[in-house]
Order: sequence, then structure tokens, then C-alpha cells
Amino acid sequence: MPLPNGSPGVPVRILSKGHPSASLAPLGPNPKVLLVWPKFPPSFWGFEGALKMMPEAAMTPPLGLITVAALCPPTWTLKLLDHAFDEITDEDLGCADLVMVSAMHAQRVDALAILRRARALGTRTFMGGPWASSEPDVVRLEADHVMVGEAEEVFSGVAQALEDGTAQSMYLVAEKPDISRSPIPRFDLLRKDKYTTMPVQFSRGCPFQCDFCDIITIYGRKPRTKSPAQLVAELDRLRELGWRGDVFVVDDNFIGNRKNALQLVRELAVWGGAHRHPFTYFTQASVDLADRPELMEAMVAANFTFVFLGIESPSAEALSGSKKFQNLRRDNLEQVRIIQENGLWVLAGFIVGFDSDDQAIFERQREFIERAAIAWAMVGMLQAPPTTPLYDRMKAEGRLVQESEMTTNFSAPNFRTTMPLPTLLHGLSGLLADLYEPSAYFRRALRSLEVLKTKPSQTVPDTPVWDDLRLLASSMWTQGVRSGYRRAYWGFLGTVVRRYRNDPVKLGMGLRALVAAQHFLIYAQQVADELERECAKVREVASQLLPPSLSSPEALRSPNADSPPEAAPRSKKILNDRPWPG
Ligand code: B12
Ligand code: SF4
Repeated sequence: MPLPNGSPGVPVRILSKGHPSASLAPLGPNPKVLLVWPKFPPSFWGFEGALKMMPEAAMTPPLGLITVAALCPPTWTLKLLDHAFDEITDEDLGCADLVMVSAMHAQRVDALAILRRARALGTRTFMGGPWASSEPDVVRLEADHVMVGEAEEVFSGVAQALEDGTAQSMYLVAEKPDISRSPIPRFDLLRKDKYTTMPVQFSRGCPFQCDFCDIITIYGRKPRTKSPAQLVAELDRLRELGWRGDVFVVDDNFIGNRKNALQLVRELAVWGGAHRHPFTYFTQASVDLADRPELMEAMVAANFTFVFLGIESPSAEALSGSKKFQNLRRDNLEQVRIIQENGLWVLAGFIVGFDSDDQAIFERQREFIERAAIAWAMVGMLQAPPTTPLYDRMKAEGRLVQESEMTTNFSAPNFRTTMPLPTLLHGLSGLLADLYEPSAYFRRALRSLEVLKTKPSQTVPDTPVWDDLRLLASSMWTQGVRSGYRRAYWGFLGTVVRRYRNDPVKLGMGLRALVAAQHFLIYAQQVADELERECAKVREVASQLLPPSLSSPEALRSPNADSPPEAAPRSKKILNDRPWPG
């Protein structure tokens, strides 16, 4: 059913499913609205270990929620709570007229707990964000209203319906909005001292078609961008609010629309020059960034310092099998090197568990990562997120083993893999342990600085020296005195200071790698141990269910052995019922 969208002249369709929530009273024109961002479990990109040494409590705030906040009528009273550091009391939930929750899948345990608490206290709930968009049928059981899709062009109509008491239980936003009409997010609602990084978004969507990716099913394959002036206005707002330092351009693929990205970074360079470069930027991009010298040069001129690449695999079979064709056009190692030589420090994501992977993949990944000198390499398991072509294929092949259980990219896959599960768990465990063995990590980090060719235009924003000194002191105590890797720590610190004291950008990157070690080294080890424990359990369950010839360690270890068809899925349930290491 089409609903008024409140943006005159813009025909955006909302398909409403379910029932009008008639039993729920109108909110009236002045509701008190609580915006909640649930907790994450510890994760690779959560930097929990490093955060313990800092006054900040989280990396990045919830951009989706503060964007929705900017779409709320001005007569609504808004309060934002980030459960990473804010307590959420019954009073907060009970006194609100509406609790609006945003979450990605990884936050679902806490998101559900918050929705249930609010409901028990008689408060209305509304859920949106990437998880609601990918699994609305799970979310709708717990929330009074659910939005699937992006809010920009429809939210004023929905807000009106909430005020009037005619709001629906489910909104499916049929079209992707034109984000050049997106308002400036309500950065003012954030406790900025609690975050290390501020997010802005220039584009949504990605032109590629990797079969495991739900970006394209949630945000579409046609990248939509804001105008450069719009993004500059967001940066102006952040600057006025006193922010200095890191800004994460959270685009799915910053170069999805290269022409607009180039136009933006040229304007950012001018804007930065006029304001003594208050920010340093980082973003996510596809590896073909290496083929765009003009774009890399302009990004560096605008003060971009690092970039996350989705490399995924050194195996051509894995890349073509997953339709990641853009990574097959050239040698990815060479592309990484070009990007590093153009002044951008590279971090990247890698995946194991593709159908074509065999036991050799772990060593191939390790070798690639070492040769590419990628200090922060996230090697995770392939997962089949709902809505993706991979999910549909696994379902059609009868290989899905659970609907919605994985918590991180290190959880066992949610489908039956061709490689026996114990081999996969054990192989990833070994790979993580090798990559994040302290001397291997620091050696790689040092090489990543050696290959990086910083440019004179890159600068380090003026942040209070006192903050940096305090962090260094805390790092020296925690990592340099109390950690088990203190020798590698001091060796790295000494070399970085000696070599790069006259190159503030490299020095800064080196210190980031140093502090991040407290997260990556510990977290990777915990995950590696957990994977081994899971592996042992899978073998144990298999040995109870299978004849000895199929459940012997050799049979389960060998990629050529018949995989134990029943054992893997049944043991999966045990695996994911358990919390991840913290
Ligand atoms: C930045 C980012 C991160 C950052 C910061 C997270 C943060 N604090 O926001 C970091 C790097 C930490 C991160 C990590 C991860 N991320 Co992430 N991340 C993103 C990214 C690129 C941008 C998020 C963002 O700010 N978007 C901009 C806002 C404006 O968009 P939005 O949130 O969708 O909001 C709109 C609508 O959804 C809606 N809406 C949102 N909330 C609400 C609420 C209500 C009530 C309503 C009505 C509407 C509504 O309106 C908004 C405006 O249109 C997204 C991709 C994307 N395009 O969103 C992935 C994404 C959210 N991440 C994803 C994943 C999987 C992860 C990881 C699990 C990856 C991993 N390998 O470990 C980790 C988990 C994090 C953890 N600590 O455990 C997935 C989530 C999939 C899902 N279905 O839930 C996404 C979609 C990317 C992907 N497909 O891979 N991530
Ligand atoms: S390049 Fe990245 S964002 Fe684009 S479809 Fe592939 S995995 Fe998704």
C-alpha cells in the first residue's frame, strides 16, 4: 500500500506488510524518543584491546541512527544511547514513548534484549538498519514497527503516521533513495569524547556482484552519491563541533562511482587546505583503485591515509566462483603495492572456506599477506548472509545448516563446506596464530611502513599533544612492561621512532600499528584457541555419530576425505550456542 512520503513531488513507494499497529496509541506531536545502538560482541574491527588503553570507549558512532534522528520532526525530543558505554536503564526505556533501535547482524543479541525490555515495560519499539533490512521476519517478532531499507525519502510520512496512530508494523522501502537529499546527520547528539573516529558517508551501494555480499542486496548495485557540497557541509558541522582527527568515509566502495569520488576528493583537498587539514581520512575501496592514478593522487592530496581493500583470496578459482571478477583482472599483489606506493597504507579482508579451497589455501593466504605487507589482515570464514546469492545457492543445494546464528566472521560457516569442517577450523586457527604471532606482526607492520610512500601533502591533524603522550605512556606500561610480547614491542617502537621521526604520517601509522597490537595479538590468539576447541568438539561429535573409518583424525583432517555429512551441521549448533571470547 503506498503511503504519503512527506517529501512533496518525490514518488517513493513504501510497501507495507502486516497490519496497521492499530492497538498502539498515537504518539502525538511531541513524543519522547530514545535512540539505541546495541552492544557488539568483541570483534576484529572492535579494537577492544587497544581501547582499554584509551579514554575513548568505542571506535565509530552509529551513523544510521543519527541520520534517522535528522529525519525526525523537530517537535520530537530525542536522546541517543550507545550501549557500548551508556547504561540503558528501565527508566530510560519506560519513560520513552518510542524506542528506535538500529543494528547490524553482529549486534542482534543485545538488540533483541533491548527490544524485549522495552516491550515488557510497555514502550513502543521501531527497528531499522542493516539487520532489519536483511532479516525482517526475525526482527518483526520483537519490534512493533520494522523498516526494511533506507529511511531518507519516507521517514517524514512514517513519523506522521506514528503521531496519528496509523503506523504500520512493517515498512518495505521499495526504492533506493536519492541520497543527495539526505540531511546532515545529528552529530550533535553524540558524546564525541567517547569515540576515536567520526563517520561520514558519500556513497551507498557497489557496482560489483560478489555472491557472498549483502551490500548489493541491501544498498543496491548502482552507487548513489551525495554531492561534494553536501559532504563538505557535514565536515563543516563536525569541525564546528570541535572534532579533529580521524574521519571514516564509510562507503561500501568509495570508488563505486569514480567520477563523483574524484570530484569529491578534489573539493576535500581545497576545503582541507583552507582549514589546516583538521581531519585525516580512511575508507573502503575495491582493488581496482590501483588502476586510477589520478584518483589515488587526489585522495592523498585530500589527506586520505589508509584504505581497506576486499582482497578475499589469492585463489583465482575462489574469486571466479564467488563472482569477484574485479579481483581477477590483474595481479592483486602488484595492485596493493601500487596503492602503497601512491601513499595509502593498505589493510584488507581475506576469506577462507570457498568451495574450491583446499588445505593449501591457508599457506597461500599467509604468503600473500606477508608479501603484500598488510599488517591488519582480517582473515575470516566465508559466511552466506541472508538475501545473498550465496545464501540462495546453499539453500538450494541443501547445505544451509542454520538460519541466523553466526556472530562474527570467525564463526564456523552457516553452510556445509566442501572442506571438512575440522580442517577449515584448524587451518584458520593456524593461519591467525601465525599472522598475529608478535614478531611476525611487528615485522609485517614495519614492512608496511617501508613500502608506503607518503606524500608531502599528507599531514597529521592538530590533536592535543597531551592526548598522544598519555596514550603512549599507557601503551608503554600495558604493552611495553606488562605484556608477554614486550621485546617485540620495544624493537618495533625503537625502529619506528629512529626511522620515521621526520615523517609524521609514517610515525603516526607506526604508532597506530603499535597500539593496535594490543588488540590484534590477543584477539587473534583467543579466536585461534576457540577455533581449536570447536574443532575438537566437531571431531568428538563426529566420532560419536560416524563409523571409525570416517571419524578418525586423518579422515577429518584430510581435504580429500569424504566430509562427514551429518556431523558437521549437528555440531554447528553446539558451536554457536557459546559466547565468543572476550
Ligand atoms: C562503518 C561500518 C562498520 C564499522 C563501524 C560500525 C559502526 N559503528 O557503525 C566497523 C568497521 C566497526 C564495522 C564492523 C563490522 N561490520 Co560493518 N559496516 C559499516 C558500513 C560500511 C557503514 C555503516 C554506516 O554507517 N552506514 C551508513 C548509514 C546511514 O546506513 P544505515 O546504517 O543502513 O542506515 C540507514 C537505514 O538502514 C535506515 N536505518 C538505520 N537505522 C534505523 C533505525 C530505524 C528505527 C529506522 C526506522 C531506520 C533505520 O535508515 C538509515 C538511513 O537511510 C556498513 C555498510 C553500509 N552501507 O551501511 C557495514 C555493515 C553494516 N557491516 C557489516 C558487518 C557484517 C560488519 C562486521 C560483522 C564485519 C566483520 N567482518 O567483522 C563487523 C562487526 C562489528 C563489530 N564491532 O563487531 C554488514 C552488516 C550486515 C547485516 N545484514 O547486518 C554491513 C551492512 C556491510 C556488509 N554487508 O558487509 N562496520
Ligand atoms: S566489492 Fe565489496 S562491497 Fe562490492 S559487491 Fe564485492 S564485497 Fe560487496
